Amino acid sequence: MTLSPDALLYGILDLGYVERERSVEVAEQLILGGVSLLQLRAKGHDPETLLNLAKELTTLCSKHHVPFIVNDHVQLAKDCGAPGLHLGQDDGSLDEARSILGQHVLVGRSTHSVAQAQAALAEGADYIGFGPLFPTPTKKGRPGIGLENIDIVEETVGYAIPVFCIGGIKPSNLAEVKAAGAKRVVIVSHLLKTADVAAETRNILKQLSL
Ligand code: 3NM
Repeated sequence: MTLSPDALLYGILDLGYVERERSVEVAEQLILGGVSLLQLRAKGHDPETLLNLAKELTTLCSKHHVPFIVNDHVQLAKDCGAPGLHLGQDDGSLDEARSILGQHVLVGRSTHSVAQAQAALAEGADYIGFGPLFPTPTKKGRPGIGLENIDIVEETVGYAIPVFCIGGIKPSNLAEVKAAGAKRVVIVSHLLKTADVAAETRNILKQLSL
């Protein structure tokens, strides 16, 4: 699967914010609103209990031609046939993940500094997350890294693979984030906590593409 060069907004279905019963519906709202990738993030959930949901999301995303990305769990990604996997800094090598999932699978990496971003490009990531720009309840206990290094990461990594800025991004700071050089973003809690997920996703996309 390839990642569209036009991808501006990456949606995450985080089970910390969405009840299991509503999760496929909310995922579809994100997709209808225009996210270009969709990740399942389920911290604290046993991966085996996620298989049915992951299979449903694989089918849904495939129907809409949106890459479905499983966070953290290589085996779950394999078992549900997801076309993508996202790994944090401590979640093993991309090569190892590709040896399990196949070379065609998209693999992304979370990065929290310029050096990590450049290392992720060197190890062959298909895209990176860069953040958290601001402290965020979605990823507790991490300081915000601020906006200073976005332009250097865009310059030295973003020419080759998409860089998605992440962490505490919402409409009130989106202009500032863009002015610092960000082209693409991940927005989690703001989108998942809003009443009309599809409409708000469209709103954000409009702001991003201005
Ligand atoms: N990863 P929100 S920040 C899942 O910096 C995640 O790697 C981050 O959620 C990183 O939009 C983050 O609610 C949370 O702040 C993003």
